Amino acid sequence: MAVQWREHLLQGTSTGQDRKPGRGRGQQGPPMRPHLLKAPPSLPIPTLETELPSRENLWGTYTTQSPSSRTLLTMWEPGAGCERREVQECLQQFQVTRAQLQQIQAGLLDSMEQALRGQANPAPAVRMLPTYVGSTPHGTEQGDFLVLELGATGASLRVLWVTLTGVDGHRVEPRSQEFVIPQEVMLGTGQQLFDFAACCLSEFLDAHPVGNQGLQLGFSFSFPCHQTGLARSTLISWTKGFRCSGVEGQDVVQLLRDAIQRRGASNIDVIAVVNDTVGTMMGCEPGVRPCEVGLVVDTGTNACYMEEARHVAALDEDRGRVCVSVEWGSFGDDGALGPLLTAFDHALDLESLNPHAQRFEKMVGGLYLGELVRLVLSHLAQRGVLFGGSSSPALQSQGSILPEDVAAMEDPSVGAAHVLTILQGLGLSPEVSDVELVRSVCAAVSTRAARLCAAALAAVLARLQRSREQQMLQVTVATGGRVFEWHRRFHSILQETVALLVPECDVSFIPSVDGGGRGVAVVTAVAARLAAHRRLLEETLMPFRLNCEQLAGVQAQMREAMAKGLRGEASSLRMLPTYVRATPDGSERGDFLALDLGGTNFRVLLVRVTEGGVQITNQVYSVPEHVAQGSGQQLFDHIVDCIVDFQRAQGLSGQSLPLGFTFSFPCKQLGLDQGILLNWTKGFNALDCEGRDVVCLLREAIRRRQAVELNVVAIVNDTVGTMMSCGYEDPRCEMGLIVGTGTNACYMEELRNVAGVAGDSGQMCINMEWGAFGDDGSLGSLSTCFDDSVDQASINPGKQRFEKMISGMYLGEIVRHILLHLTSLGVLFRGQQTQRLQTRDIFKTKFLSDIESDSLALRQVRAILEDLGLPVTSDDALMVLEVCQAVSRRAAQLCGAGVAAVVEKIRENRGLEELTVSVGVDGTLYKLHPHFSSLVAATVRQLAPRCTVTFLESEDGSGKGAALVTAVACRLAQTTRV
Ligand code: 0WK
Ligand code: BGC
Ligand code: BGC
Repeated sequence: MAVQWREHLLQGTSTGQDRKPGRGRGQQGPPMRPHLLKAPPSLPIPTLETELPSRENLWGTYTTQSPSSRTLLTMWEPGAGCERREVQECLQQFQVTRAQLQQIQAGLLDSMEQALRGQANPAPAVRMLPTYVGSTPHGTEQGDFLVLELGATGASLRVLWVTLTGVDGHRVEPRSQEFVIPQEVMLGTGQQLFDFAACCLSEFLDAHPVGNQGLQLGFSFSFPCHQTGLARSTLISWTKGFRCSGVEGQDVVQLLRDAIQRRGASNIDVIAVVNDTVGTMMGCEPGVRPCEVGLVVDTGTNACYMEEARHVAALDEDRGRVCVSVEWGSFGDDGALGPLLTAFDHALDLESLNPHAQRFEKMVGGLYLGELVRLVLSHLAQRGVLFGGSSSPALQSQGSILPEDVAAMEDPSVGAAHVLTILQGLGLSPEVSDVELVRSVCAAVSTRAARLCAAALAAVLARLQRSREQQMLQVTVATGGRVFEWHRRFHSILQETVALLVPECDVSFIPSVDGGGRGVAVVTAVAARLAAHRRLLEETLMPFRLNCEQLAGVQAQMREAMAKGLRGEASSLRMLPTYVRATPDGSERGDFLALDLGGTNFRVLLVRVTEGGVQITNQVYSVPEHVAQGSGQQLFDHIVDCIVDFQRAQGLSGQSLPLGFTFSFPCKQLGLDQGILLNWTKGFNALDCEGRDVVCLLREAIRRRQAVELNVVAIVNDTVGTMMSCGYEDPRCEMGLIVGTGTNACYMEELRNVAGVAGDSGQMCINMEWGAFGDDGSLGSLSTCFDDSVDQASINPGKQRFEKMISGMYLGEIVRHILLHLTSLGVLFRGQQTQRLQTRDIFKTKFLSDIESDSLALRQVRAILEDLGLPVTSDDALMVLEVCQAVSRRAAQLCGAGVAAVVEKIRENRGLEELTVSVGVDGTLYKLHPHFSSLVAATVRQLAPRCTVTFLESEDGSGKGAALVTAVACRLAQTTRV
């Protein structure tokens, strides 16, 4: 196989320096031979009555006859006058009236908008395919890029080496080489085609050594494709004479990568796939007005334009623009072009490789123009109107008249000479009179093509007017394709007709300089930049992606630390006895006051425990930072102030109700109502409290506030309060978990395992204070530089390392540090560091929950970031979303590893094969984050498969739990007193 291609390759022509400026591809490259058409059946001549619509001829084209001359046809007798009329009648079929052009414009606009809205039934005639190109070129793109063009110019493939300087107006002429694609490859298997392409690439690189460094390739693939990314594109259907098997429905980038792999050219990386219209549009020098429309008329035809992203239903975007490939070639496949189609169009379609498809393309695309002319000439020859009724095998054979022949024969100055050359080349001996008639046929076919193309372009411009809500639209259209190069009249007719159909649009046309090769390189440069950004993002987030082994490692380390802590040995887990020996049994009764300090809010609660259940009245109070970080006296006086305010509000003044104090900080409890604060956490840092019994501190404050009677019965940690609160409903609840401002857990441990507490039977609730897990450095391997930055910036550096990787007080900060890092790498926000992003705590953990919520479209993500004064693109928003997901996922997994360690401990404590247990949970992060709880549960299932764990979200918080602990203490005190 390879050898055979080599011959073809030798046929390939390297065109680089010899290209004439501004003329895109120049005259070289393979002829646009439609030799891929099937053998023709005999050409049916339509009956005028049925086929030809009535037309008012406003264009004054090739006939001076009024339309009414049609009826004369039936009476036609052989002779010159009649022949001319027969020709005119025949050509009249190619005339398209203004009204018809406006109908096409309106019909196409409708189809475009149906497709944009995502209408499925009936399926719109055009596809409107988003291309993932979100902006026109900035002119800053730079680098060297390999470009492979397949499909834009029919039976040829082109390889280019494009250098983008990134300097406005400074252009380096691309080096390129064209290769003729053998017919058997265009109709062969997909593997053959892509191997041929890979072969051409190596051939080009052999001929144009560009060094062995990693080569970034942009793939211009000019066929209808569903793109799901800049480098992922699935072929919908072949057009233009291609019909390789095993490609439709496949990702063509992967097919090319596989072929390059098979060829062993591992240094070529396919970065982007681009439709030729997009390459044409993006190849425009960013001038005064950016090119926002790309129009190609080569073997096929199509256009793309920059649509408002919010109008593209397929995209979940509301801001910015996206380039949409219209794929207007298929317009009319639903019959909308019926009245315009001549018998010649039907004949051409039936003998094409894709009958009934691409009907619009078959009236406009270069692959078909020559064939249409041939069919008309062969018809008129058969009718004895041309060439004296004689024909020739060449005239009867498909593809014998090339589109460039049509353009040549039409050429105002040398056209007649071309007609003679070309017809003689077809074995005909034309009369002088035939020459003019043949030129009229060419003009009729190409004029119709140009006008139809104009009507389609007018539809795109009308869509832009609507999309931009601008009546007076100023727009630049980049044009590409050899029909434009060869057929100057095509261009002028197009311009005239557009001006007539959308007079309010100020349209300027810019011919693409090199057939879009540069544009493909620009898109590839953008894709390369995004790919590089993605790699940097992955590298940055990789340490946050914990695998099962690492999580099992955390679980094992936690088990070890638990065992040491319980034995009273040095451990980052203090495993503090809480003197809570049982969960409630439902017999508790009475009114209790409860305080809940340490979470987002400080609450004072009245808890009434009756036969019928528990009623809670509570009041939320704030603890200002200056109080939380002031003196201990200030803090506890503030607490008593709130209690007094609550009592007054609840009419409890002067009553001395038993009080349970949820104090969510590490305390060494010496009894139920004695808790020595070991150290503050979570942003609290009141002086003269650490090492003191906080119940005493509270009682002193009560004493300082005369006339207040309070009976502090119990001090509990919020984890304990939460476990008790949920345990009241579900007796299997033997663990308490908090994931809020801070994080921690407690559970019912066998007393025999608790050193320092008398007794071997029964259980006691242990407050693990797992927030400090890893403070001995045991989490070093998991800690990232961002964790270290957050820790260093905290008021308790080196402390609560586990908490600082999990809880709400820190996740936002971790994300902010990562965003700062990615901005400094230029990956985010175009590298612009903003003051706001450098502000501590400006990125709230709540933003993670908002940004990750499934219902929040990317647009809302952008809104959150813009509120932070960040210049956000949709790529930025996507990357910020990924950062949030990575940080919260790690937090949930680490938390899950901790829970798995505890429930496995309980199971082993009881020597059980299987354990069923419930965990009472509270905390804003756990409750509000859209995925946190499910990720915790999934991690527990993975690491503790022999435990069936139910997570019970506490409704009333730990205040109720504190009251229940107090109630139990009061009940026990009562029974001991009697
Ligand atoms: C509500 C509990 C309270 C606990 C808090 C933790 O009643 O004891 O401290 O949850 O969640 P955070 O408010 O810190 O998110
Ligand atoms: C394809 C388009 C392409 C156009 C011009 C059509 O046949 O479907 O994707 O842009 O030809 O090459
Ligand atoms: C404290 C714990 C508390 C947890 C949840 C941590 O900072 O040390 O005592 O349970 O936060 O509020």
